[in-house]
Amino acid sequence: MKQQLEAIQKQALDKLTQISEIRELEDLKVAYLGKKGELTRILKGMGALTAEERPIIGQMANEVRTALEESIANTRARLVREERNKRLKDEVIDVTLPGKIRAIGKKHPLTLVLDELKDIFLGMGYEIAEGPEIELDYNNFEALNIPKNHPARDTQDTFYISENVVLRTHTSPVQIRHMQNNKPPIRIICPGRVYRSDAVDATHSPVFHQVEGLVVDKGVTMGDLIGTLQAFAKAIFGKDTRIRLRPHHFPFTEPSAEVDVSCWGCGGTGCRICKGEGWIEILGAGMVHPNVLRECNIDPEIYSGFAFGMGVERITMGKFGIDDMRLLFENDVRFLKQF
Ligand code: 2NL
Repeated sequence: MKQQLEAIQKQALDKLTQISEIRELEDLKVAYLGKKGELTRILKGMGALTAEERPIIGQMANEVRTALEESIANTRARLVREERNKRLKDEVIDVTLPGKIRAIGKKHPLTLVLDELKDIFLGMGYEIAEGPEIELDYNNFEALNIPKNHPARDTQDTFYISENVVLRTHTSPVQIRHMQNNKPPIRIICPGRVYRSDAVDATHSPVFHQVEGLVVDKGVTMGDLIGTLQAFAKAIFGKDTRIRLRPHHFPFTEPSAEVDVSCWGCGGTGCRICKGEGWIEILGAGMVHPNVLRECNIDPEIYSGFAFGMGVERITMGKFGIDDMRLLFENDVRFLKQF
């Protein structure tokens, strides 16, 4: 029996050195120390021993059990250690590798200028009004004193969706809607995208952006218009900027004017940018035509108003020295990231 115990111990310890998984270890523990295990099987045979042999074999069996339990515990610790070392090796992270560079993006130059235009007029107490890009012929033309067959329709190169529906050719219809739904005093700007069936070149695009302004109240005069445009020109092009008005004609304003600013390149002496003129045209403006006020249920005997309109692309190109409008719509990142 003593030899059997010694054999079991030796065999179990040998096997433990071969084990490489926790599951195998559990099986081995059951096979030797479990209820139906090797050691238990031996102990069951102790009844055949003499009274002198029994305590000796009993003690020996306990020693074997203790030795096996200790070895199993050590093996378990070894397996856990090996497992952790393997994981650490597999999951190694090189913290010195360069990180992923994420492009943050930039505002489009048109957006930069639109934001600036809005800020200037918000600072003067204007509200921002917006409206649909697909408009009724009535809001885009009729209500603005441009009846069917009026020659001004030819110059607008309108995209027609149907006989009575167009892509808006200016943001004026937003102002028509606003006047019809609000009472004076009115002080709004209408920024937005507009459409004209123009061929693409360095200064034209069938899709472009406008900001129009409208003020309607009792006693609004041409002097208010000029003062407003002067303040605006200084805010956007610098404090030394001057403006001049040249008589013009729009169906929706009377009187009407085209507005020039002193050249941002030379200050007025003449250069390549202003083609030697000293002045650059940036705006159209005038006093709202009485027919337009009447069409919006505003009595022109009581109220008067001024309005103006400008092209955002033109101003953007001027401010940033961009010489081709197509650059604003091609969205080449090499161009856009400069602003
Ligand atoms: C230009 C000219 C202008 C207006 C737009 C306007 C709107 C209403 C009534 C009267 Cl609802 N006028 N808008 C007036 C004068 C000029 O724009 O050359 N824009 C680029």
